[in-house]
Amino acid sequence: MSLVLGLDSSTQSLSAVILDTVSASVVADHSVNFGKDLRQYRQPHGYDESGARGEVHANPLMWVEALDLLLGRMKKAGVDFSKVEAVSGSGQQHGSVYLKGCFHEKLAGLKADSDLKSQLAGSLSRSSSPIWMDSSTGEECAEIAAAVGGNEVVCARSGSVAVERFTGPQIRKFFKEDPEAYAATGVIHLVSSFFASILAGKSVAIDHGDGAGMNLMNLAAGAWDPDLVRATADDLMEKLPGCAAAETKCGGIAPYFVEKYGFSPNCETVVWSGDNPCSLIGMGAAQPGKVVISLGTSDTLFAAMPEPRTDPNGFGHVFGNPAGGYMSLICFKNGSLAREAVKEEFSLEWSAFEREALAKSPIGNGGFMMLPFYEPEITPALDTGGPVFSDDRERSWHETVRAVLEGQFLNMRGHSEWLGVAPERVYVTGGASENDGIAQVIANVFGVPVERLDVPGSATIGAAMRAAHAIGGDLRDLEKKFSQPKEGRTIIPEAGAKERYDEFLKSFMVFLAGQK
Ligand code: ADP
Ligand code: XUL
Repeated sequence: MSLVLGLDSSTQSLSAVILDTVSASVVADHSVNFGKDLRQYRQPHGYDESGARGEVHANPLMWVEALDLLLGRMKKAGVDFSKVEAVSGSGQQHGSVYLKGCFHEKLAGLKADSDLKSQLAGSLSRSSSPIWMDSSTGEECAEIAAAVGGNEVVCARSGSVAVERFTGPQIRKFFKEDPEAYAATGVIHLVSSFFASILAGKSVAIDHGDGAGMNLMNLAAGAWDPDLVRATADDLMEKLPGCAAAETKCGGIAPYFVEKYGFSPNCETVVWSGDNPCSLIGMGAAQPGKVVISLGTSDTLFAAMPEPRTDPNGFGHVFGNPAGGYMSLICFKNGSLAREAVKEEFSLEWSAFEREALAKSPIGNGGFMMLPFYEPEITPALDTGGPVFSDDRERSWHETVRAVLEGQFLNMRGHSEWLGVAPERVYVTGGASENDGIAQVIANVFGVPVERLDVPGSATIGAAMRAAHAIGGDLRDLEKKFSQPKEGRTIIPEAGAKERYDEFLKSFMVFLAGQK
């Protein structure tokens, strides 16, 4: 038996899996939902919904408390952590945590007779963390781009143009708006490296997968880019942790976790990465060839890349692939949140998105279209102030369900053509991927079969696989064990659907262009 632990701090929950890499089995699978299990923070979807002017922040203490809650529940459920040989994790990308210099001493002195939240609360220099949904830094993006010679330079160096949700522009906004608190900040972590530091009992590095989502890292060098760092905020270089490859080991787990939860002091901690890079590993897509669509809070489309290729429209990104090389990523903010909005509008269950319900309306919805942008969209960058419909008819629930799904996946197809890959299959993951109706619309729009994996939560599984890889496990072997499509769950495109969507895509893109 050889056990590894993977954690995933996503927008809405903190999850854990333990994999037995010898018997190829998932031996534990637990989760804490921020909204439901930690109601006292009043962040029902994992973030503060009262933010103005595009600001979306979350409470980092809620994440810290979730870690104790999750490990405590697992221990109570009989999980034996003493056999876990390595732990790594996955974090929602771009979100940042601002800490005073005393964070280091606090980590080094964590006491098992108290909890993480009360011991770490005093080390925050900013009480909230901007997350990936924040779109408030347009001004800072423009300033950073101008300072280094334009967005082409930012993109060539960091893999993306200056992007509102990326960490550099977020840091710049904090630096401008609250210079005193910025000056009191000793270290700025990503969600991923913040958790990794707590587990290791010391401040640890940011990996190349998640680091690329900051507009601060030079992708080719795998190190902070001095010009981008200088353009972002004063004295920033000294506040950034190091950059490291995703398989970097950080040493044994902190005594807090040994004493409180029964981990072995020899349990190796491994740097964390972003949720999308971890999902790439969990989906068995570390080598170029597989295209993955993740249907979480956001929808993302990603693939390993033989060489970095940037999006001419500036919406797509290049990140470090945790297995080496690069990956592309396109993020659509209006993913599950838009589907949930339709579900709530008509008081539906998820069964209304299944194939039987979709059969109530025809492919192409008789020309009725929707731009499903309930929140300001990332791809394309567009704030329509809510969903836009192609006509103002009285909508039935089934027309609206079809319209939201067709709008989402036509938008995804139209904005991923720059990747220049014609996938033979699409692999889907995330909460909504279990839904056969949603998978069917994807199969029809892209015109290829859709596969699901046999294991829950590709980001969490990917994090555990990365932990195993860092202590000597073979990634190909781990993929064979944990990243296999679920038998009998392949969704085949319906006859003639692709051709209908080839045509429909043209009218959809014209409708979309009319809103810009
Ligand atoms: P994240 O990792 O971003 O927190 P998940 O991948 O866990 O998100 O996905 C959670 C979301 O999946 C839920 O908020 C919900 O909208 C959606 N979801 C869950 N079950 C279904 C279903 N059967 N059909 C469609 N969507 C679903
Ligand atoms: C990716 C992105 C989101 C977050 C949250 O760029 O912003 O997918 O990682 O899942």
